Amino acid sequence: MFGAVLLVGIPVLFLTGLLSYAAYNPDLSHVNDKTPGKGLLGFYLFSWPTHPYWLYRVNQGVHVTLGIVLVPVLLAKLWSVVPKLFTLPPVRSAGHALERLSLLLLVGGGLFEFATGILNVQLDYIFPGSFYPLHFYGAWVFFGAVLAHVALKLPAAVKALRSRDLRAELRTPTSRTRPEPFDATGLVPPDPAAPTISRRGALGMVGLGSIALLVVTAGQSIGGPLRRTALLAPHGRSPGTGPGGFPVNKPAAAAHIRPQDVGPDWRLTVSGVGGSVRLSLVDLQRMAQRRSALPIACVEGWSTNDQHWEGVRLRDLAALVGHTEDPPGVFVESVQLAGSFRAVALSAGQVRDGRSLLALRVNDAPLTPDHGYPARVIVPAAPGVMNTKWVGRLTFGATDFPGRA
Ligand SMILES: Nc1nc2c(c(=O)[nH]1)N[C@H]1C(S)=C(S)[C@@H](COP(=O)(O)O)O[C@H]1N2
Ligand SMILES: [Mo]
Repeated sequence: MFGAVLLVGIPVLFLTGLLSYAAYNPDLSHVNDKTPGKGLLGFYLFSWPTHPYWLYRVNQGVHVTLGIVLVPVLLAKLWSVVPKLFTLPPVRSAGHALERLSLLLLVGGGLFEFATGILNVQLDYIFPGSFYPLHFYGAWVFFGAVLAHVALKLPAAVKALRSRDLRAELRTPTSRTRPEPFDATGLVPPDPAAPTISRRGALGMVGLGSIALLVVTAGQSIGGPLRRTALLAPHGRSPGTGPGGFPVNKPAAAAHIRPQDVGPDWRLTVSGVGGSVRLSLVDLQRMAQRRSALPIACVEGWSTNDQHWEGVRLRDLAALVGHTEDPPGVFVESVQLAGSFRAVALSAGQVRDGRSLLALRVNDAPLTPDHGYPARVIVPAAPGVMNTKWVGRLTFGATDFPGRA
């Protein structure tokens, strides 16, 4: 049963993980790409769409919530095969050695993927810069081992699932629980002690564990009042009230934003085929103001409800510097001097979407310092990290730091 649940759950994790990776548009720019050595593993990459606008929010909510909910199932599955992990002698033949190696990749890969994922969502990147490569390559190793394991064990799994009637099992208490009949595969002890838990008890314990995790996790992706139920959410269950009352990834102080960088002297440099302009906040406020209702959805699984952003369309800024038709992609730089999120490249499709803004206001008030005052990018369907805060420079038609080869 545990294996059957994982058989459904792990492919969903793998698929949503691959999609999340594609959502960074790694092929667009080296600043978007944390795995430059990916080679063939990026074979499926495509330009991430902007429709539907909640695409990344749902994808990442499923990825992170499901990953956390499956932890008890994974641990129970490993517990159920513990005797197999420590059989002696460790290697009996070449074939046996191969099988054990594949188990090492399976068990090690699984523990590694769950551990790195949970560390990332809980501890805010304790291994700076290297989470993406670890989790990405680990996923391919783990999933390859899962496929091999399923191919080898499918007949045994089908036989085992057919051998018992789930409903009858759910009605069997510990007193009537009997050990498995002895078989040659080595999982059943030759002389088992009396059972201390029924099969329904074991299923129930794991199931309740998963449900408990779901209840204290899902709220961070659903947002709104349910955020308060997300006891395990790292990014503040009560992000305050008022127009800026939604979660903050990195506050201005943590990003080392100096007051003089975002004060009255702040200017936005916009460049394109037609040259460069420098705009003050007042200049931007005089341009056509557009509204977009869009969420922020972080790779860590938390997201906000739709917020009401207001500012200048990215494509209007492109037109200002000569890209009047078919605007290209844009290279966005923050005034932030250090840290991993100071620059990002957006695709042409993301610039062209009329809902993509350089936002000056949110929920009918100026941006708060922590949400990126005086100006931040907001793009539909994209990972939170694409929504650069404290923007200082936009270079249309570039995918890298201007002036750098
Ligand atoms: N300059 C800058 N922009 C940034 C970040 C950052 O650290 N620095 N964090 C990004 C990430 S990872 C996310 S999820 C969103 C979060 O936006 P919020 O803090 O307004 O919720 O901002 C993005 N923009
Ligand atoms: Mo994020």
